[in-house]
Order: sequence, then C-alpha cells, then structure tokens
Amino acid sequence: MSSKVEKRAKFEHVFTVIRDELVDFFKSQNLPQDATEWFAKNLDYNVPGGKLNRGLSVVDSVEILKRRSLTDEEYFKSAVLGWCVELLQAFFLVSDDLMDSSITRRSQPCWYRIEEVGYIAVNDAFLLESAIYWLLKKHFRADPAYINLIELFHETSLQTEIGQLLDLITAPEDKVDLSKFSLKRHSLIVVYKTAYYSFYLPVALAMYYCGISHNSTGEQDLYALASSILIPLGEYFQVQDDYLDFAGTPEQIGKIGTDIVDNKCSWCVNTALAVATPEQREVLDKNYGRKNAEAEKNVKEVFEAVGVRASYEEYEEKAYKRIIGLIETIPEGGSGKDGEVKLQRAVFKSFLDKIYKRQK
Ligand code: DMA
Ligand code: MG
Ligand code: MG
Ligand code: MG
Repeated sequence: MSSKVEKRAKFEHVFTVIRDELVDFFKSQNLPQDATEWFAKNLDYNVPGGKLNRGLSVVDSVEILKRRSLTDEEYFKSAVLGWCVELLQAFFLVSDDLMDSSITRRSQPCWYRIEEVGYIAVNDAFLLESAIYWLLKKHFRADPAYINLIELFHETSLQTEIGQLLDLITAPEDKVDLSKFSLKRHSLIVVYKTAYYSFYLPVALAMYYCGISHNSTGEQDLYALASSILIPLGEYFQVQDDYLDFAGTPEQIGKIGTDIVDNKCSWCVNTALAVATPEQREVLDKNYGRKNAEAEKNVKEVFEAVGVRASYEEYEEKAYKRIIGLIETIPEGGSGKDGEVKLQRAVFKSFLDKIYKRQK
C-alpha cells in the first residue's frame, strides 16, 4: 500500500485532468479568454488545497469495498467522484465564507475578499456546483450508477442548504438571544449542514459506484446502515470544527474563527451555557455575537473559566468510543456470495481515523 503522501499526490494528479477538461470546455464554447481565465482561477483557488478527507474517502471506500486494488479506470472514476465531492465542498465554502463574513480559508484570503471578486463569488460558487454535473455526465453517463449518483448529489445539496439555513437563522446578526440555543438545536444544524455531505455522501457514492443496491427484501438497507454510523461521525466532526474555531490558531486551522462574533449556535457556547454561573451567563449575554474584539475576548475568557477545553477532551473520547461501538454493529466476516460487495467495517474505521484528534 502506498504512503499517505503518494496517495494524495496520485489523487491530486486527477484534479489536473478534470480541471483541464473543464477549462477546455470553456475554450470549446469560444468564450473570451478573460472568462476562461476567470473560471480556471476559480477552480485553482477554491478546489484543491484542503485536507481532501472527503475526496480521498471515496477512493479509499471503493478500494475497501472491492477488496482488491483498482484498475486504472476504476481508480480514475473513483477519483473523479472524489473531486466532485471536493467541488461540492468548494461551492459550499465559497458561499459559507461570504455568509459568515470570514477572513481567511486554507491560509489564504477567502475568495470573495479578493479585490476583483467580491459578490461575483456568488456566481463562482454556482459554477463550481455546475462543474459537478458536467463531470458526472462526461464520465458516468454510460455507468449503471449514473442516475443514483446524480440524485445523491442533489439530495445531499438540499440537506446541506437546509443546514445552512438553520445555521444562519439561529444566528441573527442584530438580535442575540442565547436562550434560543441548545445542544439539540446544535445537533440538528450540524447533521444537516455538515454530516450528510462530508460523511454520508463520499461513502454512499462509493457504494453506488460499486453497485450496492438498496435492500427491498426486508433485510437491513446497507445505505441506512452506513448512514447510522456516518451521521454521528459527521456530528463529531462538526463539534471538532466548532471547538477549533475557538481553540485553534489561524496558523493551525488555516482560518480565523468567527463563530463568537457571528452569534453562532456552536458547540462551545452551548457547552458553556450549560454550566455557566449567573455572572458568567451575564457576560455571555452581553458579549456574545457582538462585532468587536473586546467582546469576543470576554466570551473566550468565560469559555476558559468554565472549562470548555476539558469538556471537549471528554466529549472527544466518548464520541470516539461510541462510534467504534456503532462500527462494530456491522456484521464482519461471513461468506458473501461470489463477487458480492459487502459493507466493511474498514470503510468507517478509515474515515474515523482521518479525523480522530485532528488539530486542523
Ligand atoms: C460548515 O460550517 C458548513 C458548511 C456547509 C460549509 P462552518 O461555517 O462552521 O464552516 P467553517 O468553520 O469552515 O467556516
Ligand atoms: Mg463558516
Ligand atoms: Mg457557516
Ligand atoms: Mg466552523
């Protein structure tokens, strides 16, 4: 098995292929050079350069499900699906940064903050999304999984957009009301805005590509089984994201945290609210969601005082154990019929290992 670095490099090479295909499409439409160059820059700036956990998980899952190394064609098609997930992620991040008024992403200015870009970023996000369906048509039109892949991208996009709606309306800019927050509300937001597209989508794409069908014979549906593990995994991932927004340094996480200033219903504020004294609660009420650095600092002091760091460590250990327990509900071994693709515990373990104790 190749090293992590080689794996990543091989996957990144496929980006150069699909990137050129997309840019060549612009050229083939005889669009003016400035438009083609803009689109190429949009792709290069926003699509590669992340951790690639989501994209690589498609390839890893296909390899595990097929239980053998992939042919060149199978590798390429799996990697195209992986890059489609990364394109979806880029589409969501470009718009998320605008809506969250974020400053940096992946250690560079957010796309909308580039002088010439501004609100054109909205349309650039749409183009990133459209690139997914263009690539699916080009590479999967004749594949039996084609319609399942398209529907899955559509359904997952809808779920994520519902999640972003919940996230945004729970965090109004003008009226801070911490009594609206709860861990239950938090869980609803993060399952919709993060878990489906970041965890269920990559694995379900791999399952469809490998020809796994939905079970209509009364036995457990493997997609539902996968979802029952991947949704909690995604919830854990977003708790990490919320925690790092508070506790991570910009150098470490590549972005400047905005949750406190943005009045977000984050895991940290919910954890603090649950144990705050009346005095601490007052500090939170007066300083949370306020657009100034002093207020943000006051909130962070309360987070420190109530022990958000220790609560997080405890949460992470519990979440890890709980998810391992869920993974163990997947039947292991047994004799699958010849050539039958079965769900493997390793699909989930490999994804969990990518994020456990992550620092960025
Ligand atoms: C992430 O929410 C969800 C989506 C759909 C991008 P977030 O705003 O916490 O993400 P980040 O911390 O990366 O801005
Ligand atoms: Mg954000
Ligand atoms: Mg957001
Ligand atoms: Mg965040």
